[in-house]
Amino acid sequence: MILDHPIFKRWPAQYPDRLQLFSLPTPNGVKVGIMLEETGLAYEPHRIDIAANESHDPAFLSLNPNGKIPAIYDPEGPSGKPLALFESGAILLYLADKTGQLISSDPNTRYETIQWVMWQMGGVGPMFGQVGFFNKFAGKAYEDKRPRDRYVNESARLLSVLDNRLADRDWVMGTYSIADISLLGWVRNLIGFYEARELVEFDRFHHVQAWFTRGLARPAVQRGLEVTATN
Ligand SMILES: N[C@@H](CCC(=O)N[C@@H](CS)C(=O)NCC(=O)O)C(=O)O
Repeated sequence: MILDHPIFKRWPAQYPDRLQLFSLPTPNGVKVGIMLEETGLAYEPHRIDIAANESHDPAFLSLNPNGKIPAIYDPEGPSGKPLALFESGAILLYLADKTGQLISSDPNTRYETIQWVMWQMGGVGPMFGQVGFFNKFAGKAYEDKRPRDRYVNESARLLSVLDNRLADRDWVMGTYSIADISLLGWVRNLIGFYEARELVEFDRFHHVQAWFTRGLARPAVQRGLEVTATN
């Protein structure tokens, strides 16, 4: 099997019959690594070094014109036709549908799961990411702390929404799903790499803490967090 897509000129596939993952273990990247490990799908990982600007390489842009990881190429997409996909939320949903795992087949529960994934994509990711910028990266040098505080306050508010949701259930949807997978890497980065644990007063959110511990205890999550960590 030869994969007919420009991405493979720069990142050749050794196992062209497997789903091809282009990623890095960032909060958005780990979602797909975790999902692939949870579902047991055969895949081939390609590490895209965003610090070296590889996500803006023309070959990568041919797969994701938005120039960001993660992206996938499934040689066995719907109806047996190849499917290229970017946006981590869309990829989670696709892989859940492809495998029939980690999303409910009951329509009401399914839409509710999608709702929480959208909440992560539109709220948690962008807000926590800005906390990272203003607390850990270039924005740290800004004297005016109002932008940082704005994102810290909004992130703490989002954490309280999640905390309430988890008050009477182990997982966002009761059972483990793509909603949890979408969120775990972001919470991990916020209190870890972004060094914002105290800023957002994470210790206030007991249900989120317990959920986070449960999530990290899953072997597939542990493996997923390491996917594309090295070449
Ligand atoms: N909404 C996108 C966001 C993807 C995203 O922001 N990826 C970051 C890493 S977490 C990236 O590739 N940054 C490199 C760049 O912007 O050049 C998704 O969820 O897939």
